[in-house]
Amino acid sequence: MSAEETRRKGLSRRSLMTATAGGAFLAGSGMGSELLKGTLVSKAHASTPKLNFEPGELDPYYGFWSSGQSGELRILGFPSMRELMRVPVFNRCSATGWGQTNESLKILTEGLTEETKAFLAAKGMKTYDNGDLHHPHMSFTDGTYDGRYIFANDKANTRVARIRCDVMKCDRIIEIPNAHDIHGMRPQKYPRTGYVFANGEHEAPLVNDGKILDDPSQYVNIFTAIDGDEMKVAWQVMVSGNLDNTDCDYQGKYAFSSSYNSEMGMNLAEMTESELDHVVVFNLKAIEDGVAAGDVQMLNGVPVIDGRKGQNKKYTRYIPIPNSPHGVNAAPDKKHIMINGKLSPTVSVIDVTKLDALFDEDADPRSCIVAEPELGLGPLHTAFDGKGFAYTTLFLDSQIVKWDIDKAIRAYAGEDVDPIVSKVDVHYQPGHNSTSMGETAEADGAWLISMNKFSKDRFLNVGPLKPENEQLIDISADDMKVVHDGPTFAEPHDSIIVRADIVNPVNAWSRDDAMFADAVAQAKADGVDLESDDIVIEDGNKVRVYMTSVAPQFGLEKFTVKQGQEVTVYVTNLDDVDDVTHGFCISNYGIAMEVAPQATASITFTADRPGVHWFYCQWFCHALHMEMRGRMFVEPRNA
Ligand code: CUK
Ligand code: CUA
Repeated sequence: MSAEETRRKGLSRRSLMTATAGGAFLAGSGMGSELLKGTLVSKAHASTPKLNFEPGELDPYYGFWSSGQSGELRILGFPSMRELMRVPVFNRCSATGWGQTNESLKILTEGLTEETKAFLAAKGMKTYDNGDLHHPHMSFTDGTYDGRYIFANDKANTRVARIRCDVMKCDRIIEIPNAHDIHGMRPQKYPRTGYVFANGEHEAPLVNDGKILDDPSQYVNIFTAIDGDEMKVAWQVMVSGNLDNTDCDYQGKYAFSSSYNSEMGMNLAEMTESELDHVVVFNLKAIEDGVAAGDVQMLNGVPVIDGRKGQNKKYTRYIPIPNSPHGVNAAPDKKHIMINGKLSPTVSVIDVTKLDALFDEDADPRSCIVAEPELGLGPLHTAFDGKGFAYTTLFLDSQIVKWDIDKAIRAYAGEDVDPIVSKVDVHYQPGHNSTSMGETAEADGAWLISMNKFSKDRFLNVGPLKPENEQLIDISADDMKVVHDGPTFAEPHDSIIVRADIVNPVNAWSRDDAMFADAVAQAKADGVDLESDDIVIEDGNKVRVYMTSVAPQFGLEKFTVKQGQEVTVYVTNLDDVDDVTHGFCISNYGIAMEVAPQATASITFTADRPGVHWFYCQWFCHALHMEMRGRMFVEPRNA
């Protein structure tokens, strides 16, 4: 059965339920129906939607999960919540050698600014060891996921990364100059990605060289548009207030960033002082025209537009929003943008069709707000089902609230209707939530995941540091039902749930992949055929060791180098059978890497420890995997 068929089957089972047992409890309301719910809800949810997967049965969705301060991207089968893979991005990885191999070091270093490279070099480092990955989002074409890339931010060290969905490896990381601490990040939805929008969260002097220190009046924040194809900064906008989360419309005209610190405060009391903060609306066409016309200052090679309050209103407008807004979420109706109030119990709903008037006619900025329902305490993020309902996390109430967008708009216009449909308790303190395909025009309303910051007593106690708790919620009926708890390690913030038919990874690398193009070029220069030669080339103080691997053997059973030489080992995995990955580990040398089918991987080190050193395959590949090993002889310098 294809993923698409599995999904359809799940949906049709659900409609069957609604027509029978579900219908009865949907009709009921108030205290009298509580008893009825107790019996009928459990019966209904026993059959829908499909949650139990037989061994070997595939999930209908991929989940792409952030990992916060762990710095990696995680891939889950969804809704079974089976963790499938961890993709190292900003972190180091002992299994794959990410951060050690020449291929990964190139990606981790080439996008850093010269100033950062010098700063790290002084500490003996090539790149940062840590990262804080909050927001993974897939590239779009025409308002829905296109399966090309996942983009992700690094709040810790001001970077944006791109992960290729064909091989599920990070292929580019860039540091964003002029900005500080990239937080909110979203790809353009229409016509395609296109731009990746990235918010600098923390205020600093625009030229941050130490000449200005404790003078916040001279601090700014920077909004960045990255060209997602080239992974280069296209332009930046200087704004007033800080920038938190961001999203963009389905017309390709506007992007939106929330600001919890419009006060430009430097401590908690100052940051939360005013009752109203704002969302900044960026007029993409006007900014592009301004950049083309040269209405910019060039800073670190990037054109920067002045979009601060009181400057030229054609680039940005500031919409007042009650208190310290956080999440920004575009609804799949292609018309509404939700700004989540955080300290305000409200979500402010922007109608994007009213934005032209803000820029063309200088209309009242609040005239684009068409609803502001009061939902509960601590609204942080909103997800959608594509059926006119929104689902907002209430951090302080530890609940998800389901509400009717149309009713919220009518209530704001004065009609006596209650937009709240239902609430469900989650455990505990939810941040983001995500629905299946929910941030695209193809939101399908099957599932919601609530990403809760605290698990407290929900799992066996593992000491003072507890896992987070992610709860799977069936949203196929008006009443939401928590059907699964899933503990996670530090600390996924956000996730996306993507229909499986959209994602099509390969099983083996292509021999002409750009990932190891440098190794191919070096082999060519050395007259070596990577796919057949096992050879050691000495080049002054440098040694290049080329070897193939076919389970369960390396092409070389031994090689000799001199103490102090700079050694590069290139391993080419000639196996092209599914899942026959080899590894290359030199014991007591701190060297390890993954070599997947048909890949070449390389690693460079100084042979400063004399003696016999075994190298072995550290990826279980064969009945004789233990025997897949060889010796590196390091001749002592004085011998
Ligand atoms: S933020 Cu973490 S809960 Cu970084 Cu998307 Cu709202
Ligand atoms: Cu090759 Cu284990």
